Amino acid sequence: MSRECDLRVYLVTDPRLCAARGILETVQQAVAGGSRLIQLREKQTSTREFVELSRAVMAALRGTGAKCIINDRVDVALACKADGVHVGQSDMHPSDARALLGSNAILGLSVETLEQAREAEAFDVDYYGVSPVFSTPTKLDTAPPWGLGGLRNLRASTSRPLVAIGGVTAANAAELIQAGADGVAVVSAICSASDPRLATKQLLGAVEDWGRRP
Ligand code: TZP
Ligand code: MG
Repeated sequence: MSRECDLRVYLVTDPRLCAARGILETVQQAVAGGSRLIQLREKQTSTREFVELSRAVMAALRGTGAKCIINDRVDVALACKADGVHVGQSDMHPSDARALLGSNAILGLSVETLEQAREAEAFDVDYYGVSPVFSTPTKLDTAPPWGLGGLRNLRASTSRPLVAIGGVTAANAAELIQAGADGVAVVSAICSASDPRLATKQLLGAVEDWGRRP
């Protein structure tokens, strides 16, 4: 297990938005479209079901090169031997999560302010989720959005990888990379798409296109 992660197009699943197609199918289509990092985010599911889902996704990802991160739940990640965990500011402290997960797991942390990012420099985390970068109907209980200016300021204050989340689409992904994000994390742009594979491919195209510019 290595802590390397390809943040370019990071799918975060939502059971409601994936209901018609199913989470496993959505994940498989996103991976077919080029996503290499998947976060399973289940807020209502029972612990047992969350572990079962995570095991099924881990099995489906085997051999694809894509990795699976569990939102909030260190216990679920340990039970299904996931690649890592993503925590927010009110979840388990990243230092406690690191101690439980060990030094080989990927650990992501959401940051909502520059102050939180400054404090987090002391923690052994692999990337910051810039949360939310734009406002989004998918998550209403967020901190005020960073916006492009906030993202630029954050980029100037840390060398940690940054992944922008909240309101990301194929139309705004390039400007987020231009402002300093290493990748984009998306829920509805993939989960609600009529063709998640194509939607992922278009997001990846937008992210890479910026990277190719002089
Ligand atoms: N954390 C901050 S914003 C958000 C999460 C989980 C939801 C992002 O959803 P969408 O549909 O990509 O805007
Ligand atoms: Mg959380």
